[in-house]
Amino acid sequence: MGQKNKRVMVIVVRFAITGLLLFQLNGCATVPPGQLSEVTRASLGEQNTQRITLVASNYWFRPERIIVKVGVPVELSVRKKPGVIPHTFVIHAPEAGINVNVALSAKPEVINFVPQKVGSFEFYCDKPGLFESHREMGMAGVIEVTP
Ligand SMILES: [Cu+2]
Repeated sequence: MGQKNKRVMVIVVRFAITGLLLFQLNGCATVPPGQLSEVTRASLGEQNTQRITLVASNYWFRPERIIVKVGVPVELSVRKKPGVIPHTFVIHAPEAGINVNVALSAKPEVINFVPQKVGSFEFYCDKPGLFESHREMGMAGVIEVTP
């Protein structure tokens, strides 16, 4: 192999490695369905209240996973980004003392409850959507109640 060809080969290999690295980085940035991207532990406010702020939009909730302590009051503030598509916030976990179903707007909705059972409980938007429900499109997350 001539000196010139060798140099070309080196450049090609470098490009390939860079491309591979970029691809892998992108792969990490994109969250496959069913995996949670953002986790937030509730912060303890005055009067021993666990405070959490959630934002919804088309078609996600941030954070997607919230961690709270069992038996400690939770104050959840949920709003949606401005837009015409309606969204809701639902947690149906009566076994844990959590039963929420609110329509969301740009003005934060404040939801209070005391989680009564350790476990993972899903929250989601219950709007049906055109082909898939909002829940299926990614408007779902988990509230994790820890001991
Ligand atoms: Cu929705």
